[in-house]
Amino acid sequence: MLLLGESLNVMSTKIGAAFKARDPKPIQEEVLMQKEKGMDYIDINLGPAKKDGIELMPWVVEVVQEVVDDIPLILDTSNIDAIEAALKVCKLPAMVNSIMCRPERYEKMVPLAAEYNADFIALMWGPDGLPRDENERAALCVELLYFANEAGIPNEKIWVDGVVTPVNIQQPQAIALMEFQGMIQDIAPGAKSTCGLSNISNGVPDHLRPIINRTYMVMLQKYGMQSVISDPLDDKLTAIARGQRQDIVDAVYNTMDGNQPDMDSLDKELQDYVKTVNVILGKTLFSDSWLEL
Ligand code: THG
Repeated sequence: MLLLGESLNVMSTKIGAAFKARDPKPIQEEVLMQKEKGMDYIDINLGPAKKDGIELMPWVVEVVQEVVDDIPLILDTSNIDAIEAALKVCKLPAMVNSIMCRPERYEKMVPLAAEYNADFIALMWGPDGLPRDENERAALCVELLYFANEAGIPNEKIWVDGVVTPVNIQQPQAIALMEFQGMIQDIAPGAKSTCGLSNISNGVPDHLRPIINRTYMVMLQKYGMQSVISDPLDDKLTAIARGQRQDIVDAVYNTMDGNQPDMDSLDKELQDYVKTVNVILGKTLFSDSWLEL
């Protein structure tokens, strides 16, 4: 599982202030931390950046590259001009995050990715917003990848993102995304995949977010997920992604397969993973106290 560090992010108080003040230090400390934590990519998330993105995005890229020039960057903003300005200064092949399944967006952005030889994240967000189920996701995926292939971008450079939504308000969508994940290699052979993992626990109390994120990552991995945009500071998540916690993977997979392990034979940590699988599958109703049940 490849890890795409999420925390060079305008929503973070520290980083948001550094972007605004054009202060390199917090940005460089952040990316050095992400490098030390072993992130495979660094997501530079500016949000919409409507006003100053065209100047801010390349500035951030250069500030990052002054201290870390061996990790590829992901350009995360809806401002297309800002992405183009940043592509011009990226030293390593970059990734465009993201191209939506909306003609007025992809007709502009796919040629841009092609011109700069960039990978891109194909976001399954259509003209009507979030797809209702796995079949709507599949239809959007076929439309966008066909357009990209016609423009000369092979599936191997496209990272399909089926869109993760918060489990506490949209539980059936957590299953729809897994189902879609399982369809990707049939509808787009060779395509890669990714997702904004932390979205799954948006709105959940902070101390309960990591267990949901980790559990869902393992569940998605069972359906072929190749990478996640994740919190670099969650060392346990990183250890699981690096294949160092087979016990957790086994407990999650067994529960998904309907062979729920005997709870008394598991320690508290593994019990929590089993309970969390059942919440994500909708077998237990979501509440902030599911681990106490
Ligand atoms: N798909 C793609 N790109 C994406 C997303 C996606 N980029 C943005 C987002 N979703 C993924 N990145 C984040 C980054 C931070 C958080 C969630 C997703 C997050 N942060 C904490 C919070 O807001 O509480 C902490 C913020 C802080 O540091 O203060 O939850 O789905 N392609």
